[in-house]
Amino acid sequence: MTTWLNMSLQDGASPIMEQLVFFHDHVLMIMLMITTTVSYMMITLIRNKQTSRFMLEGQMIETTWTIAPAIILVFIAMPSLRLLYLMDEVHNPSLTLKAVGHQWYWSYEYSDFTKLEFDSYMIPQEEQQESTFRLLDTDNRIVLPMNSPIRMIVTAADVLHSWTIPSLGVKTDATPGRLNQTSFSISRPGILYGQCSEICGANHSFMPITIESVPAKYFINWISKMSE
Ligand SMILES: [Cu+2]
Repeated sequence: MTTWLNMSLQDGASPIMEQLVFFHDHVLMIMLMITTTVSYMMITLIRNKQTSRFMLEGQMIETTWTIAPAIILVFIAMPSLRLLYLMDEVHNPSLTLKAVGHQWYWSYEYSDFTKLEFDSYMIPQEEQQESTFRLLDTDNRIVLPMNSPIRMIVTAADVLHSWTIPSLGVKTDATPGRLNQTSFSISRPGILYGQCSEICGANHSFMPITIESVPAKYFINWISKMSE
């Protein structure tokens, strides 16, 4: 989850998010390169009188500063497209979880099991304990096995919502009458937090998402207890 003064991205909890963090840093380095060059050029322009009676054109420099940005853009576009298509792919999922957005809570259905569904409300401030995170913890957490490919099906019952877990690199619009699909695999045990990312009404900020990532055997125990 995000902590105080955490201004960059959260640590990746899935292979995709790790790649996204690398890509973010890569683009940031290119931006640093460009801003350095442009500021250097602007400062020299201000500090010097750039006049010459005989120099009317510079074919070479004009060709260079037209082609160089195009090449730089390719270096951003290629890894970006690679990630885009990687995230779109659903690789043989071992579990399907359906999230339905409501005003203002999420409800979940474990579609591979019978009658395994529950609502997930934010824990109100009055009922908080020492260990709960304000505005982020829910009364019913989603329990998911780590290291297994999971398919998410996201939809909404009333208005637009968006199911988001920053540390997994997942953000999917929840649209009434439409099923959206994403997939992820969680690479470590722990609790992952997220919030609705579509302005969906008065309590938009109060419908958080909490995932409990556990080893597969704990998940099997949980699922057998839940479906009794
Ligand atoms: Cu919402």
